[in-house]
Amino acid sequence: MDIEKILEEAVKQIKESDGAEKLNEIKVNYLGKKGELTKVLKSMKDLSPEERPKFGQKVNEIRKSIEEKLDEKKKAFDEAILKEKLARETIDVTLPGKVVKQGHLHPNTLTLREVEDIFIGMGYKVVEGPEVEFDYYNFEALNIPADHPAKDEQDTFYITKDILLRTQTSSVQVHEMEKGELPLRMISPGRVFRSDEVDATHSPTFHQIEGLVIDKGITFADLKGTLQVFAKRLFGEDTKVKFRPHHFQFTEPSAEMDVSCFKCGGKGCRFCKGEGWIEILGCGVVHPHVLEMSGIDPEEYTGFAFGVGLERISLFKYEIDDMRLLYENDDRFLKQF
Ligand code: 2NL
Repeated sequence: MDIEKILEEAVKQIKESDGAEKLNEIKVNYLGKKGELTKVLKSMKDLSPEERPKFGQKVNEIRKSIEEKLDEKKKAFDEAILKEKLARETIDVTLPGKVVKQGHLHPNTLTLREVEDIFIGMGYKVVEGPEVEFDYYNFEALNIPADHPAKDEQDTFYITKDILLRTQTSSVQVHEMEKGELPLRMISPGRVFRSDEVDATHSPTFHQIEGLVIDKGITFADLKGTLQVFAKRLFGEDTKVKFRPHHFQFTEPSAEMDVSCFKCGGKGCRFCKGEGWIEILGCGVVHPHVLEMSGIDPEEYTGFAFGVGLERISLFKYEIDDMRLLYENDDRFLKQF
């Protein structure tokens, strides 16, 4: 048996092999228990005792050679695989990254948070309540009886004869008064509904923040001081306030509060339509009958209340000239805030 031939053939096969699997096959075929070299070793018994050691040595050398060639080839395959993998997984670190668009808080949310912070800072609690209410909590408990013309002034969305979409968040405050935990300092922000036509300053649904304080000895002076602080914090320390007499069913006396135009400082400009003043909210001393209906003794307690439109403040603060922009959720608009 020409064992050099075996080596030659093995080397040729290794050279022509196309992968690790083929190499394994070759290894088994030549070096395995039933492989070519084992067969050769078995044939040694036919040789003379003198020839055997030399032949054995030769076989071992060939085995070693084949093993080396196999290892070499295996290494070459591994390197090729790694090279291919590295090429495939190359990343270009100079490419621009994917821009993740960040969300923005809605101007109404920004305004609401600011107003809430101002009143929380003065010891008020924030209370929310249902948008669907009984007629009683929206009107009657606020001194607006069933047959009162004031009820027609606000075009109300009725669900049944007694149930409606609230037209003001005072209803939340009535619930709070009924609990009887006094003194009370609260604001109630939330969505309200009125059957208005949509235009630059009106919408059938908008947001209101009402405030209510009830304690012993509260007067109109407390109302003025509180709302002055509110206006200065919201629009700047130079802001002046002015109270004009007004009428609400649920307060007596009642007033509307104007703030000096923060654009022109009160001289009059396009922004305040030459007035120098901007109307901001309605307010007043809580009507004794309103306290009484919710079980509070008006001889012992007095209070003040106010109501402000959230959108109206957003429009002024951010100099937006059309309320519809606040509802359309146009990305080009919202991303400015
Ligand atoms: C406005 C301004 C106002 C109130 C709301 C109120 C709430 C209770 C008792 C008394 Cl529980 N008053 N809220 C007071 C004055 C004005 O809103 O322009 N409303 C139509």
